[in-house]
Amino acid sequence: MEKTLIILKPDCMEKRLAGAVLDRFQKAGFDLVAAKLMHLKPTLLKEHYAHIADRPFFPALATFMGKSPVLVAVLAGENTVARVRELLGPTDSTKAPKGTIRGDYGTDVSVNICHASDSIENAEIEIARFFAPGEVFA
Ligand code: IDP
Ligand code: MG
Repeated sequence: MEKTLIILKPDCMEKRLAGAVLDRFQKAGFDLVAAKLMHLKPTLLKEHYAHIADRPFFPALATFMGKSPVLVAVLAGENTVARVRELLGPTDSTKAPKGTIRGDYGTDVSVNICHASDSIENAEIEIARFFAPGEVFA
């Protein structure tokens, strides 16, 4: 049983696509084992996006991610980290193939519907960042 962290970003929530995106993951066989709404604050965003915090686009990204509540969740299943990222498609929504979540619903390289952990190691770190052990039902 492998777990990953997803965040349904403000564009996903504002477009009322949370159900549609979760449906894709559930239809692909993943179990929803934790979920909550959070309004992400600058300190948490800087920690979560530490790998890109020095990039010129980071301030705009932090403003976007903090502008309205997001749905933070944990998915569990087989080969979850890699398969969830495949379902998402590449970062840039304009280059993501149709049939992927970002290709179907995303706007551009920044406003791209959903975050998902990029490795098993990072998934464990990210799940612990957003959830207490007792909040994850797997
Ligand atoms: P990922 O979400 O596909 O893993 P990362 O490189 O980890 O992509 O970047 C995290 C987030 O930062 C992206 O999902 C996107 O919202 C934003 N981002 C990444 N690269 C750019 C860029 O070149 N310009 C603007 N925003 C970007
Ligand atoms: Mg990433």
